[in-house]
Amino acid sequence: MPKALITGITGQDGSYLAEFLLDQGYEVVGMVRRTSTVNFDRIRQFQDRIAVVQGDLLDQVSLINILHEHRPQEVYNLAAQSFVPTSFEQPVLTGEFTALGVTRMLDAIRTVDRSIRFYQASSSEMFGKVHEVPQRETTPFHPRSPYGVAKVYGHWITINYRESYDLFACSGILFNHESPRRGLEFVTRKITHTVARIKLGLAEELRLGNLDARRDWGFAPDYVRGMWRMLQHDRPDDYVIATGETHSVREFCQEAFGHAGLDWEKHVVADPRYFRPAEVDLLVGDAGKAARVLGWKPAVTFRDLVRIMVDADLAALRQGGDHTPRVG
Ligand code: NAP
Ligand code: F7E
Repeated sequence: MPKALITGITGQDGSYLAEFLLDQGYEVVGMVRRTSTVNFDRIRQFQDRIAVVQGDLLDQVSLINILHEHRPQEVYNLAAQSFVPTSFEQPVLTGEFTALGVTRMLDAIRTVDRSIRFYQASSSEMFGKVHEVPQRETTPFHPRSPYGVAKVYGHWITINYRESYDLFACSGILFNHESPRRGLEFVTRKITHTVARIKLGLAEELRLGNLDARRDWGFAPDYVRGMWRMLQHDRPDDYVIATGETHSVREFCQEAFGHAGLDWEKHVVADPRYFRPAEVDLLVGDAGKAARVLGWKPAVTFRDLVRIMVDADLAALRQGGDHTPRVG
């Protein structure tokens, strides 16, 4: 039975990747950081089928100990401070987690077992103020946030350890991917969750920032398949994973409100609080290399993604009531 370690297993991607690997017959070890209240909402349904271990990307000793004790063949490094606005407020901490955390894990691998295959969760935010459209593996980086800058570091240190120590280390440059498990502060989930609340009479308005920002939005379960495929290939490399389609925040609103039978213009309010010090205006990826080399293709369209998310939020609110913490 192959064994994989996932950092960030309590996050959106970590939870889907764990389910995917369990289905493939893997033994899954999930690294979680110590918190005063347990936050296993996304992994509860399969928690008894995995090993949960405590560790932190800020603490290299914990990473070395986990690798020694559990001896995984694959490590998926998904843990990060992943919210762009927070990276402007906490730029140093974001660098510690999202940039230096990658070096800590790579060096733990170099120390304990160089045969481990490593996946780094890189991001389209590295392209930032884009130099070409669509963006591919060879497009120069121009990050526009401390988060994007930290991810550029993570990307290059992954390549550096591959070239210096011959590690099987891959960097997946993933464009935005969403799901009903997306954090409530990210724009897609903020929209679909508020649409559901408005539909059920629990809210009246949705306050948003830049409606003209465009993103290439895919479905998270499609994207975790791409991560796995990178580590099954016969040589390590870097790949863009994207749908190749771009839509604005405004279009996302139209689709989500429309699906619930609502008129978005009656509810959406522009709020300068949600504008960013520097914006990424047009992200759209070319995943041609992943299609050719890995045989990867997304299955869920933009329209279906919005519908899946709105329907899931409506169902959850109808079933469990509204216990939503107010965020973002
Ligand atoms: P997410 O939902 O924000 O999850 C982040 C995970 O990292 C959580 O499990 C979090 O644990 C953990 N974490 C944070 N700091 C940590 C630390 N110091 N030590 C250990 N664990 C820590 O993110 P996601 O959307 O699943 O994204 C997964 C990865 O892909 C991230 O690296 C993100 O930057 C990257 N990425 C995401 C996208 C996207 O569109 N989703 C696109 C490109 C790249 P807690 O539960 O304790 O907070
Ligand atoms: O913003 C605009 C905002 O926060 C998308 C992370 O997973 O994907 C994610 O980063 C766009 C931006 O995601 C609101 O200005 C308008 O242009 O959903 P987001 P993100 O910043 O693209 C990348 C690939 C990652 O790697 C990250 O980890 O939507 N926008 N109004 C808003 N955004 C938010 N959050 N809230 C608003 O009210």
